[in-house]
Amino acid sequence: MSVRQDDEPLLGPHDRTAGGWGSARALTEILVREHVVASGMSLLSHHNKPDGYMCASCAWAKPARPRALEFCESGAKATAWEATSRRADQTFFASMTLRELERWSDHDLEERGRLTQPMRWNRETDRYEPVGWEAAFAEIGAELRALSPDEVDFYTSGRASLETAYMYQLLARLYGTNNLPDSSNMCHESTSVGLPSSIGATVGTADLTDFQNCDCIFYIAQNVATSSPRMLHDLQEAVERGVKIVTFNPLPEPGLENFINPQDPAQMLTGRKTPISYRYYQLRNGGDVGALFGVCKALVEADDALKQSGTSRVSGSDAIPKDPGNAADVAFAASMAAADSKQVLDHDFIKDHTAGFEEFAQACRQHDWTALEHASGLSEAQMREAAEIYRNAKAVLIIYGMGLTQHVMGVENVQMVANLALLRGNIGKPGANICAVRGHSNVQGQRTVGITEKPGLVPLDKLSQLYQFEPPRSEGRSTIDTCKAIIEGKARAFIGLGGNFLRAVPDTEAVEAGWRKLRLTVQIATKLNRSHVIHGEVAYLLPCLGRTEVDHQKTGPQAVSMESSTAHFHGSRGRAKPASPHLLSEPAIIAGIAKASLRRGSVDWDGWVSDYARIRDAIEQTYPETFKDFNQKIFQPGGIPRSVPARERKWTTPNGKANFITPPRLFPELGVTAGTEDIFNLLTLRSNDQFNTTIYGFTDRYRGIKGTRRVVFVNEADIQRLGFAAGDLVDLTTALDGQQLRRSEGFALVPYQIPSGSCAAYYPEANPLFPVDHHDPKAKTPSYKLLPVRLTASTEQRQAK
Ligand SMILES: Nc1nc2c(c(=O)[nH]1)N[C@H]1C(S)=C(S)[C@@H](COP(=O)(O)OP(=O)(O)OC[C@H]3O[C@@H](n4cnc5c(=O)[nH]c(N)nc54)[C@H](O)[C@@H]3O)O[C@H]1N2
Ligand SMILES: Nc1nc2c(c(=O)[nH]1)N[C@H]1C(S)=C(S)[C@@H](COP(=O)(O)OP(=O)(O)OC[C@H]3O[C@@H](n4cnc5c(=O)[nH]c(N)nc54)[C@H](O)[C@@H]3O)O[C@H]1N2
Ligand SMILES: [Mo]
Repeated sequence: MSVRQDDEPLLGPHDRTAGGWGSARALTEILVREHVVASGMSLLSHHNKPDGYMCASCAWAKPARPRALEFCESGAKATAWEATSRRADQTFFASMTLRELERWSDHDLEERGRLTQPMRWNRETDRYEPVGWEAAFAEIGAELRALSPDEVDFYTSGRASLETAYMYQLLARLYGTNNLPDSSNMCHESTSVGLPSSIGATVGTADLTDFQNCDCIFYIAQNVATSSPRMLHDLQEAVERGVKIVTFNPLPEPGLENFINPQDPAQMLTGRKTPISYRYYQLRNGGDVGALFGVCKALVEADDALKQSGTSRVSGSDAIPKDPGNAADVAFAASMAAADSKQVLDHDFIKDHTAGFEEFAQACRQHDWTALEHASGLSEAQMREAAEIYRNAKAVLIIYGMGLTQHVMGVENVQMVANLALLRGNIGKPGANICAVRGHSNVQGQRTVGITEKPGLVPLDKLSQLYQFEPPRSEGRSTIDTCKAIIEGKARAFIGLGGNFLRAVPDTEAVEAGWRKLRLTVQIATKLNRSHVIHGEVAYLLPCLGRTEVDHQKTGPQAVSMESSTAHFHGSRGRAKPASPHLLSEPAIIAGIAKASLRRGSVDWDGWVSDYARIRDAIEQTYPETFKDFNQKIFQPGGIPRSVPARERKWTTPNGKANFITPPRLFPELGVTAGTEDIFNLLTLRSNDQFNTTIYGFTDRYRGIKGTRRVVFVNEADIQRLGFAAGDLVDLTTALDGQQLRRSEGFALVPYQIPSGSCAAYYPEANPLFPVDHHDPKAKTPSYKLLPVRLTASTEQRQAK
């Protein structure tokens, strides 16, 4: 694939502040580039507003009283990318064979613009050629009817609405399969698997009010400035109230260091920054169980000591602010004074609400500091300091993202977060909760309405009763299982509801090879990507409306809905003119496929498409409590809150308790190949100029990268130790024992403030290095944040020298 070479790559010093003029400039640039300055700005005034459309970028909460502009740089980019005036139309496809398009980069494919009409691959010409919708549905239906349900996978990317997702899972189940892999399998599956045994929730328990009520935030493994920038406002307000933010991240992420609010004229003009983190701990990647164990150990031991001495614990000087002008210091001193003579752990909470404490406390006592330092990459002093801050806070909000979930120990990481929260009852009280920051704008909601391979999570009897059919009861394939089935030739057809499966999954080359042998590939999409260019024997590209566009059906313009990271449902109405008159909505496409391929069930597909309120009625009938009065409340400001019992300290676990679950190890046994001096633990990252596999551009403003994405961030001392210099090209090779050779070539070395022994590269460029079975054993979340790799002089480099 091509790498951009029109710019001399810049790997130099950079702006370490999130937001500010850099953000404002990036916004203008993308509107100009997509030729939508006026229409884009007018569209953005409806962004994340009640009765407007919900952002297609991240899933961050939408406040009841929105700001004048409730969007951020990332949201504006996602909107401009969809509202673009560019088109990948019939003329474009007539000019290109797919073999030619295989050489295009991810950026160039999507940058062609919006897809405009349904296309079918023609074997003779090797081109996608126009086809009518009805002919497309008829052939797809005939193909599906000829296959057995176990040979077909129905993938969902996390953008589709609740209405679409509900129809899609029903289509799959009526067809006869629970093969419903989704992007969430690569994302927060560790949360969905880990939290239920800990606290009986599949999602985080926090909402926006917790930002107003906490006095401390533990911010773990999430990159706010890039991934959920609107949350920076909530963090900024918290900091200004004196809340202490304690961050655990291997990289110094600018949004967690300083923020200039681009919507605050005074800050923009004066350049005054809000420092975000009070303490920033750069642990090694994969070191979170060790680090959190260290924090818990310090707490447990302080509690033991207090019990033994029976005395008060706060020294007089702690209760006096070090800097009376610093809001955080004042609040800290006040909390120290108030906390005087209080117990370290919340024993009442532990006794009334939890199980497993003794075992966990014992494990904390037993781990020695040397082992914890080794596992975490932090010092004992740092872990003790974090514990001290935690202990002195009345209400701690714990926020986390992919740096915890995408690990071999993803589930253990998530459960360790719960353990920490439980020690001081930091859950289910104002300000104290767990916030699992979701990725795609409706990824959480899709699960809520049945997108899952696990039949136990779906009210199958209800579906059976409503639609008169016998739903499949055996477990379906999740994303990793689908990859394997594709590689092994067991999967014969792939239906993609959005997304870019081939670029998002691990083991790119093996999955691509299997994908080419599929009988049928059907992609419902807005923009062209590699998962369309590589294809099966029969291949369809079905273009759909985007969320920002008016969706006009028989009963008039339709609304759809999504669920945010904080478990609120929001209605969304598109405002823009559709990119082409030939587009169908996602519900209409699903209905078309369903009618052509199903032999059973009694669903009024056409009725649903003519009026989406009827789909919402069906969702309410299926989940009467969660979606009570769905249609009436869909546009209520702030959204419809969904009940998360753990938020009320109701533990829907098998034993009815919140459970301390003790991870059996501090760091995973990875089976690294022999010779370790040049082996690094690779983590993969997003730049601030991409949304997953959608590459807007080749700049990562926050990390000082321009003109390329083929870089690897390494500690300066490591670069010297290996005899390299900044900018040298290296090859990355997977260093796991017993694995075939996986190598990715030509990454430029960027000296970076990253712990020695760790390195970082961008996703999806690094995905060929990840073996498909390198994942959390229970959740099967790929370990995208921890893979041993070897760095060696690049073949190109050696030739040059
Ligand atoms: N602009 C933009 N917004 C997005 C996306 C996008 O691609 N672009 N993607 C969306 C999606 S689907 C998702 S899931 C979210 C992802 O949003 P995030 O959860 O922020 O995911 P990442 O950007 O992959 O990286 C998370 C952070 O984890 C840190 N990290 C890596 N390994 C470790 C570790 O072992 N321990 C700790 N403590 N930290 C670690 C990294 O340094 C990084 O700062 O964002 C969503 N929003
Ligand atoms: N190495 C590594 N790999 C990762 C990750 C990582 O951190 N590191 N992160 C993982 C995570 S968290 C995720 S969520 C996955 C993301 O995996 P996916 O969700 O599969 O990928 P996206 O890049 O979000 O999909 C982009 C495509 O979606 C289509 N699209 C956009 N909008 C719409 C729409 O409104 N409707 C339809 N039908 N299609 C639309 C466009 O055609 C676009 O090309 O990647 C995972 N892969
Ligand atoms: Mo994600």
